[in-house]
Amino acid sequence: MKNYIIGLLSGLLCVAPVIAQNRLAEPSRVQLEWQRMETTAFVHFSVNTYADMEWGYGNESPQLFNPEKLDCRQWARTCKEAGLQGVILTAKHHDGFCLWPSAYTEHSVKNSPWKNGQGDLVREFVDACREYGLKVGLYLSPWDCNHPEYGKPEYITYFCNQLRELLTNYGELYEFWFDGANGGRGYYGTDSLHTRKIPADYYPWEKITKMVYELQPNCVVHGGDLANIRWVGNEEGYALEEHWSTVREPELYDKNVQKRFQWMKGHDDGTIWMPSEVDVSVRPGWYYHASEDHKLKSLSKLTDIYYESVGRNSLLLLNLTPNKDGLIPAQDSIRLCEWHKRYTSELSNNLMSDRMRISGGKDTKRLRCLLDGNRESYWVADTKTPVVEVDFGKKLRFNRLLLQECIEKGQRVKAFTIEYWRDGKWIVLDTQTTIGYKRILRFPEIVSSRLRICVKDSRDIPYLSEIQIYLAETVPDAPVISRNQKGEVSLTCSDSNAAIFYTLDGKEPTVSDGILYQKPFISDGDCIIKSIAVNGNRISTTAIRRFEGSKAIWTTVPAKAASRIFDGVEHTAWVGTNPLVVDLNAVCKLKGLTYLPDQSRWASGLVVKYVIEISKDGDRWEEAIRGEFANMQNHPVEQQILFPKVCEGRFIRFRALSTVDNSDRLGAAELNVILFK
Ligand code: FUL
Repeated sequence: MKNYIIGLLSGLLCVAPVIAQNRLAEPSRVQLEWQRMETTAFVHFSVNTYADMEWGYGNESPQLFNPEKLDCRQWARTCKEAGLQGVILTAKHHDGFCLWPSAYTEHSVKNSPWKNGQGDLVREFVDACREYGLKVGLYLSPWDCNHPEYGKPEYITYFCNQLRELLTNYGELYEFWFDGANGGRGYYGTDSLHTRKIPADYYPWEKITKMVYELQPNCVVHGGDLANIRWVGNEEGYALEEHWSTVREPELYDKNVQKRFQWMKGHDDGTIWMPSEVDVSVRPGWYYHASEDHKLKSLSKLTDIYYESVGRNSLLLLNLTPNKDGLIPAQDSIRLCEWHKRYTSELSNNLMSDRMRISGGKDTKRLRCLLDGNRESYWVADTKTPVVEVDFGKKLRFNRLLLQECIEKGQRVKAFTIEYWRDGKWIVLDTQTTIGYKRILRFPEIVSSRLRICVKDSRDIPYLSEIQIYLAETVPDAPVISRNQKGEVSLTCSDSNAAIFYTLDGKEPTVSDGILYQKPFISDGDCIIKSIAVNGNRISTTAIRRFEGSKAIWTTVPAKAASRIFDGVEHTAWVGTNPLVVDLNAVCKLKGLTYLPDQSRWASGLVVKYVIEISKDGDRWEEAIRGEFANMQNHPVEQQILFPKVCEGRFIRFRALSTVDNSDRLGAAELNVILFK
């Protein structure tokens, strides 16, 4: 039935995935245009921004929403300058608040003080995007914690009505985003916070998706059962190195298949075209939180994200977080522009030219297409395992390689090596699997006069369109600043040839005014450390870290946890006995706790529901707070828990009531008790 619907839709509308009969799956025109956008933006802005939450419960008052200085043109300008081609706005998130005056609910901008309830934020957003030549996408959360009938058929009617409003009132859309988070804790129009679960077949995805494809024929769909693009499987900003734009169709509709993992890689024998999208936020949260102002992703992290998404055959959806004024924070806009400048300048001067000698197949004329800098032209190999060699005619220095397949003919290459010529023989530079729409490899600079790509395996005869090499001028990464429990500060830089300078007085470090870092030093208690890395005349951005108080006399039960959770290093986690007790060794006034879950890729013991108890003597305990962290499975970032009232105590007991992997262990990379000064 589903095959039939997809076939019907693709035939009629030319937008749904094209199903391979006897040939490889190929992208539809719409999927191809979407892939070519490469970098796009997400904007999370809503009542959550004002309630300082990631997942609202649906009882937040619309009165909170008042972006007095809202300027969607500033958002659009930032996106334009950062090279982002399209923008998706969260028209409604899980809390149900609508950024447009929907005719079907009162829980929207029309009951907010913003523009006296006369505003339509979706409209302003769309107009600004159009003015700056950006494509427009919308996000409508299927989960709605505000709606009393969520979970019943009535809500589906409501949802479809809202969907129709968004699909018909705001012009052409390039992407529609349905979130996978569905059902959970909320008020649902009642007085109590409770959990609503929904059955797997609650949403009529055939009807919903068909509505999008019919009303917006140039739109791709994310989420639901009949989407034509897929989630990459994480929210950290990377696609796996082996990355297929195809998946096996029968498994796509099999509810028993754990899609999260299989979708990360796609399938090398996939029968349906379903390219992936990497969604990640520039800050830890999807929404703006002032407490995360110092956690904006670094230039080098964002650059890695570019290479590990676009450079791995995926599309980047980079989230921006307008603040309470309704503006993208200035430092975020600046960072995004720096980021765009960084990766485009790294890839601006292709050292390959079509005057170079190229060999590898009978059709030598068409082979030149690989060197013409034009993705549209392509070369068809003679075999499934061609070897293409380029002779530069002189020695060149390079540290980037960009490859493209002509994906109009499907994704074909399964394995290849890159080799370069040195001292009379071929040296293997890298061994890789997929290419797809775009594959960019980074490696330490090499000097050579010849390069060859040896395809070792492919689904069918490869259709290649580009081979490019670049010499990217690399700037050292900003140093990483960490402080251990003893108050010992370490500064490290991924560029081992860079010198590190720092200041402790809040001043900007420079080579002449900074202190040259030689070995770890003690700086306990409150302090601010600023640091740069310098390699020749190339200087990193400034790393800044503030530390508060001292953990020197704190201990834990179990004792071993302390060396992991107080060491200031994110990648060393404690995974062990639940609960975990912190002993401050003195009775203190307590404000709350910060908890950084295990950050490793296959993390364990990520706490979802928790209770925190306090004790002065280690015998008598009092509950300080209990609650639940939002979105822990997909987004295990640092959590801050503030106690509802000031507590006094020496012992803090942190107990997981449930964890993502249902383990009875508790995993923590860092734990910090916030004290009153
Ligand atoms: C997630 C949501 O739950 C987050 O809040 C955010 O909207 C992200 C893009 O998708 O699954």
